[in-house]
Amino acid sequence: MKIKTIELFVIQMALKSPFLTHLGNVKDREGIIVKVTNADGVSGFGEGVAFSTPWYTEETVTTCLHMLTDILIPLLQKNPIKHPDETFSLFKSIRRNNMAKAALETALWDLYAKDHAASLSTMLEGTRSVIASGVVVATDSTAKAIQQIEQYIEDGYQRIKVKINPKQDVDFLSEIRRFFPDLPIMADANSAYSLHDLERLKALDEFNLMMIEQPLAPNDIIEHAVLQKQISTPICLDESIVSFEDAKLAVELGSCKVINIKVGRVGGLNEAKRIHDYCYEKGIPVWCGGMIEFGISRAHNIALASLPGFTIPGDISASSRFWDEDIISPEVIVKNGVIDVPVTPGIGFSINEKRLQETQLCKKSFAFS
Ligand code: OSB
Ligand code: MG
Repeated sequence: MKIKTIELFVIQMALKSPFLTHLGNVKDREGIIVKVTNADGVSGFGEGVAFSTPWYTEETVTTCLHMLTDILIPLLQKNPIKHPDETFSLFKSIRRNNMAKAALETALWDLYAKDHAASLSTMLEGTRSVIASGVVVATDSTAKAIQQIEQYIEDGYQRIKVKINPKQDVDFLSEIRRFFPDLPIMADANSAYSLHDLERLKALDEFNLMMIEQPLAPNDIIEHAVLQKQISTPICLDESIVSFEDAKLAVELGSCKVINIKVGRVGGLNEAKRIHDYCYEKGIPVWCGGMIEFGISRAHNIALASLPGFTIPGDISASSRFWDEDIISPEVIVKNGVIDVPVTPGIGFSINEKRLQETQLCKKSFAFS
């Protein structure tokens, strides 16, 4: 791929409104933008989606910066590759650190697609020209949730996800259902429950949810299988699935009926596609998860969600869901509940250089010989 330079930009942006879960409150989003430039001056972009603290997975912005700077970029400097797929074996010698790996791997995919004058969707064998868009409501106020849902329906979103936990579930969902009896709703627990809460979880069946996402702990693969036998609401796994092997195990054991695929969580587009292909073959529907991300990661998600197995609207919302001004141009927009899949080379969005500049905390450069 004749890489000439890699640049890392650490950026920070305030969310329009706080994103509240039982695990914490995100008000400001830090992220890492990876820019890989080849000898012809073509640049590919990726985004590190780890948060500032390890509340969602074990990685943070700082651990990703370390992994990229001291491990992954030096590995690539020593081992030139011809195709982004080769990072799969190259990164195999490094345990976990999936979001750091994905940040670099996705940039290489964008560069590779641009270099071949193909859209990233085409490169990944996507089949959709538009993808269905869903959105997440993350607040501890029922009144605010109802207000936000009303707005999001007006904006055209095809399904709404709400965050739940044992202190905010039955009454919360009853009230939402009272206002929106037929709305496609799913609930994400981010591991707020254990099997001791079996009766509470059974009680959620009456709300006709599309699914319940990650009710139990990330390692509770067996417990999720036990739970799925006792509830009629389909279980969707998020935090539990960090690899192809995890997906296989969960499906084989009956721990879930749906999988949320996040590129960062599973270590890149290659692994995301492997999980997709397996689920497609097994008839397990998948959807693309979100990470309160900036436009680069949003663009990679759009390309991934154009694959045929992504039959459920994911957490891919408009740039304006979280940001006053995104770092890409044009921004991601939702129209009639869908997002257009770009047909121009690579991710199909340009960088908003002014915005990248004004949100930048620091920058690092690496030269390749
Ligand atoms: O559990 O899906 C999750 C955001 C950050 C971390 C974890 C999760 C989320 C979301 C998606 O719910 C939010 C979004 O980007 O739309
Ligand atoms: Mg989730």
